Amino acid sequence: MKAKLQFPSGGPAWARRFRHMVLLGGLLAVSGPPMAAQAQAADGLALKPSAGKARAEQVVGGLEHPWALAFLPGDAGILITEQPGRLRLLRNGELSAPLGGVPKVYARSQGGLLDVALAPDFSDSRRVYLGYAEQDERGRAGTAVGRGRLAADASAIEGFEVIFRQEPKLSSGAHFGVRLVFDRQGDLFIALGENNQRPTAQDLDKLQGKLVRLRADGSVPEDNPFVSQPPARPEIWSYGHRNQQGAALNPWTGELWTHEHGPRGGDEINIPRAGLNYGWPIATHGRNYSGMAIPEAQGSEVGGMEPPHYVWADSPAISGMAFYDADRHPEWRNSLFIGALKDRELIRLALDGDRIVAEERLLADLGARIRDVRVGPDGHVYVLTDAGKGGLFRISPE
Ligand SMILES: [Ca+2]
Repeated sequence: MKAKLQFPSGGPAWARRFRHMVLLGGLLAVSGPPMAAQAQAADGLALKPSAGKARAEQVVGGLEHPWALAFLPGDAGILITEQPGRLRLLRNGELSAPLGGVPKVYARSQGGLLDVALAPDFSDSRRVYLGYAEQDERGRAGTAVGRGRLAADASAIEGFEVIFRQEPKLSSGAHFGVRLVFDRQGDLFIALGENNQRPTAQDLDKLQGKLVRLRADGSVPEDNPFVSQPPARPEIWSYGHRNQQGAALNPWTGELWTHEHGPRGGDEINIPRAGLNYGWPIATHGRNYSGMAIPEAQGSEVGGMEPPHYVWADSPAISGMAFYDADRHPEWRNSLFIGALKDRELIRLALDGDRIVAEERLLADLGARIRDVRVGPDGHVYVLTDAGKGGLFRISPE
């Protein structure tokens, strides 16, 4: 416990954190001591990957840069976002026209319509959450999250309302994140990027480079770690993140896992805990794309900052994350799947508890940039390929 309580901002934070650890006591008792996640980090560099075999069947093609998908209950279909700003429903093999009621998005560069998630009570509320990039009147962009109800005939999102805006707006097109995940209490985690404004990831008065936790209606939970430390933003759960494009709830522990792009090298997986600093840009295993060191970087591990749970020295450019806990493919149980954009593969990490014990690379033959990966209610793994003519594929072991 001692190491977890080291905190750079000193005295008052200590007391707050301690109180928070006590509040989290129940959760920690269920998920094991917080040090467990750190154990691998000391030697957390990626394992030597092996090539695995998997088969990809196209479910649907003709999607323009699809970014995320969400399975509706029963046989109601699959919602799919397309980065230029369209939301479609795939049902009975047919792709719908773009749904109405979707917000206008900033669709340049890495922006656009990004993640989609269903409310935990979707069957009653029909609420759909969207994460996207939007632009202000000065021409700067940031991430926003909103929600609306899926119309009875599924042709539109009705009553869309924004529940979160990344402030201030600082992006000229890069690093919006974003992934949306509900935890078991029904709170919403929003995994963000730092808008390619490196130092902001350490600024607690800004929402760049943060993991945020909100109630489903967008209000701030009273037990968020910085609620009584203005000017720190009360929405913040953890900080020091670069560009998070993967997040999923671990089905065995109920904890949120996230991942983020490093610069050149240093893509990493984290298990972010309340109030902690995940290092960027002071602690990183990466370098600039030019090959030069990151100006703010003090090393790959820096005191008071959390080391990654798992880190790749060479960046696969990771996006999308799904734990596999289904019966359909027993050989894939206890796995974590992650898409790779640059490496054009599907990464399978074998888990023993929280520990990653093997890394396998799948779908090299498909040669596609993999933007999202999810496990369907049918126990199949599904991926979206990022391309002007991208598609949804169903993946099985060979
Ligand atoms: Ca980090």
